[in-house]
Amino acid sequence: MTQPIVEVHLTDADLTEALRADARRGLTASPKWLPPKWFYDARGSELFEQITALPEYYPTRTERALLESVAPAIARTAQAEVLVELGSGSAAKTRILLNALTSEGPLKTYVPQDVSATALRASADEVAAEFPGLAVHGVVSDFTDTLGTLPRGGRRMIAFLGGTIGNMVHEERAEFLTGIHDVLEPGEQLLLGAGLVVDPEIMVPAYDDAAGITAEFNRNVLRVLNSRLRADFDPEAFRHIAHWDTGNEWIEMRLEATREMEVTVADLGFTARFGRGEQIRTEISAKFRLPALDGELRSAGFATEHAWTDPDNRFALVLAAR
Ligand code: AVJ
Repeated sequence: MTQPIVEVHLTDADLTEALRADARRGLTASPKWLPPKWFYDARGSELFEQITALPEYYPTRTERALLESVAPAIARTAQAEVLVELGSGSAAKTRILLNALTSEGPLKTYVPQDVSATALRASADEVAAEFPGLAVHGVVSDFTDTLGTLPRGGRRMIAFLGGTIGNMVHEERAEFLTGIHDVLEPGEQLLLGAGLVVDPEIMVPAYDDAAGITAEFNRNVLRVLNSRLRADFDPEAFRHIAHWDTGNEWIEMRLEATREMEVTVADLGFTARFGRGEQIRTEISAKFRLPALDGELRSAGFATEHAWTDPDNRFALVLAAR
């Protein structure tokens, strides 16, 4: 096997600096908020892996089954030489794509990108061992501002799976999609996985499971603040909330203070005050309707080549060309 290369564009110090800025902004705002990317330290990533196996959390297994049935078709139309995967995480679903792209097409290189160096190194090693003919060139970066540093050379397909596009509001998506469009050459493609709007009785439990794993995942962001910024949150004093916002068509996760409290963030030198019942918004997970998603892609300069959905219309994979 060829040893994978891992390029680091984001150090631990950069991450702490970014977290400081986000925590300062979000915890002094009204209402308070924190960006969802801070869920994913080692424990948060492990909790997310557990979420993907929960009976209520349908997106991962739905996308995986869909990918299994359409990967050969994607590979035949894409003819990609390089697969770039944004936010690759454990790269669990990637194997399906890699299998198809290597057997049905000319794939030579896999470029996984993630904020977590640990997750990236582990998955890069596994993929390199499983696909001996493939060059693996990992990039540790924040996908929202390092698209320009992705390695070049060879016809590329950028995959952004899992429905993570839903973590962005409309304007952020526009900026993000335009950014991807701008780094691609004409004819290169984007493969986007997106959760679709379905019955709230299906969507809400996916973000509020009976076993309480999502609640732990949500509270984990407070543990991250405790360890990285020497804050003194009592995570157990916060209640997990998953709310379907009908107007915005997104799931909003929040943490609600169950009592009045003061939280000191030692490394920022400030104290945040919480009233009883006060909430912090920790994530939005937008769900889509295909015609609107198609419109957003078109506005960013893409042409949708094909959209596939699962039999229950819960998840879509969209292949769009620059
Ligand atoms: C990894 C962003 C796709 O929004 O469904 C899972 C994260 N949050 N349960 C999602 C998540 C709560 C997940 N994404």
